[in-house]
Parts: sequence; structure tokens; C-alpha cells
Amino acid sequence: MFSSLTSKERQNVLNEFPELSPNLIKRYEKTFTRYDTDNDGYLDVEDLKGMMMVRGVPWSHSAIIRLIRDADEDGDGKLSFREFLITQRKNAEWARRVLCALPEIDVGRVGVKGAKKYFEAKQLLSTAPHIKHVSH
Ligand SMILES: [Ca+2]
Ligand SMILES: [Ca+2]
Repeated sequence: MFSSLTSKERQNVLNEFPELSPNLIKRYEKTFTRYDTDNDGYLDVEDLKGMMMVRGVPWSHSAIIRLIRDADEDGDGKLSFREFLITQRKNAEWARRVLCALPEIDVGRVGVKGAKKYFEAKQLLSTAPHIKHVSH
């Protein structure tokens, strides 16, 4: 089970992703492990689908396939922890959507403009995954 990285692996990750703090990497590790439902050390399509569901942003099958392909350096069709970090780097926007659930909004505090932004972001989330399903 992918419970944690060895210190060497962690060092490699730190070297490769200098923009990520050790704490952030730990958080990503937690997220990764949590959604690796079959504990094989990889996030595959089903794992990621589950992740999106939990996050309240269900993605279409093909959108998830594209997401994986985008970072799948060894081409095995699933994301290792390292490849998972690559998705975070490649698509900070995606990372924000997936790793940080949209906070509940307090219109009184952020004002109408902020609220509008928030709902636009939500709108984007609800429309983005509408890509045709591909059967596998
Ligand atoms: Ca898995
Ligand atoms: Ca891979």
C-alpha cells in the first residue's frame, strides 16, 4: 500500500518539484492515498472518478482519461504519485478545483462581485466535463 514515500522518494519529489513545500507534498500524499481505493499505489480512471464525485465535480470518463494521458509519462494509463504531482503542476486550476473544494460563500463578506465570480467558477465546473463519453 502506498501509505508513504520512502525518504529517498520524498527527496526525489522535493528535488523535482521545488515549488512544492514538504507539507504540501504530505497533503498531496494523503489525498493520493485516500482516493487510491484499491491501494495499488496508482490512481486509475475509477479512482479519479471517485475522487471527482467526492469533490462534487463529477467528470466524464473521457475527461478523466485526458487528464491521465496528460501526465502519464510511462503510459500505463494510471497516475503514480509523481505523475499525480505533474497534473498538479500542469494544471494548477484543476488542482484548485479538485484538491480544494470550493469554499462556501459568504456574500456579505465577499460582496456581490465576489459572489458572481464564485458562481461563474461553479458554472465552469458544471459545464467543463461535458465531453462525449468514450467507451472503453
Ligand atoms: Ca488505485
Ligand atoms: Ca503512469
